[in-house]
Amino acid sequence: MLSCEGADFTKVLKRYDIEQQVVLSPEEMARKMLPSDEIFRKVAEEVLYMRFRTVGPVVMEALKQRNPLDIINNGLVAGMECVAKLYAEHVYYLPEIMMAAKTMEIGIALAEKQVPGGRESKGTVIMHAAEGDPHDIGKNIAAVMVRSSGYNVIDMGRDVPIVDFIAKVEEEKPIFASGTALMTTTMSAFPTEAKILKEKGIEIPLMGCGGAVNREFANSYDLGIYSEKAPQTPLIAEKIRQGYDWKRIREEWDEIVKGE
Ligand code: B12
Repeated sequence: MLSCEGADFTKVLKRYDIEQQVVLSPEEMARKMLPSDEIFRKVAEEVLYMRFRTVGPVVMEALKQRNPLDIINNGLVAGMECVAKLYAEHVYYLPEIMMAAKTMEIGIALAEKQVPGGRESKGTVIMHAAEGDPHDIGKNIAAVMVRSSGYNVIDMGRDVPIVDFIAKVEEEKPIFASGTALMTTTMSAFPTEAKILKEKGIEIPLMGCGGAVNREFANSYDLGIYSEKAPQTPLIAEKIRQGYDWKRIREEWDEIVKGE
């Protein structure tokens, strides 16, 4: 099985004539970033070291001692955040990101099954990644959080044409919708979608998310609200359910997501 443990990355970089910007190995990064709780750390390491064959048994073992949502957030997602940092530092490259994401998804699928369910739905939410955007890892994490908070999530997937998104909103009448964009070339889908929805008299909050989007951008067009991290979304969703409109969510955003 592929393993990076003990690999000397300086030799790999020399081979491709690349200069190493930081000298942090995955092991050192793990020591800095991963949770101190032994059970969460073990789960996070499965993602960090891309152990897609063993992540299943490790998550199943963790589920005997920890709650499934905590395993997702503090284990699987924490591991993925460490992977994203290693990518940003040019220690990991795209193949590692893809394998780590696959490993995380195997773990999430197992943990998600044990999230208490069967409750009455709190409302329908439509989630999608913007037209032209293939990045859906963050959206998938957020979808798990929203679903496990009791909402009926319609996940339209990635690279969703604007017309399809609008048609789905008209058909399903969600309490709010979210869009993810990791590329500066795709984030403009959100103001376009918001404008069309408004013209049709549909005033639901449209949450703009993903690495390309910031709060200022999401607040720059009518209907737009921001959510930076997946765990903030259920908090915002709860307020929407209580009747807050997009303007009030914007005004009270800091208070609503406080601590997440
Ligand atoms: C993985 C990856 C890919 C994968 C995507 C696989 C997949 N299924 O998602 C693949 C290989 C397909 C890919 C392709 C491309 N990619 Co790419 N990719 C990445 C990478 C390395 C990681 C993204 C990621 O998944 N991070 C981990 C997740 C967990 O983070 P996240 O998505 O940001 O999600 C978090 C938050 O944003 C938020 N969030 C996200 N969605 C949502 C939704 C809700 C509701 C909420 C509340 C929160 C939320 O919560 C999450 C954590 O809490 C980034 C670099 C980076 N460091 O971000 C580049 C990056 C996004 N890619 C980039 C580019 C340019 C491309 C390509 C165009 C490259 C190319 N030349 O071919 C192509 C796209 C071609 C196309 N149009 O089809 C650029 C975008 C630059 C820009 N500003 O426009 C980046 C930033 C790399 C770079 N530095 O240049 N990529």
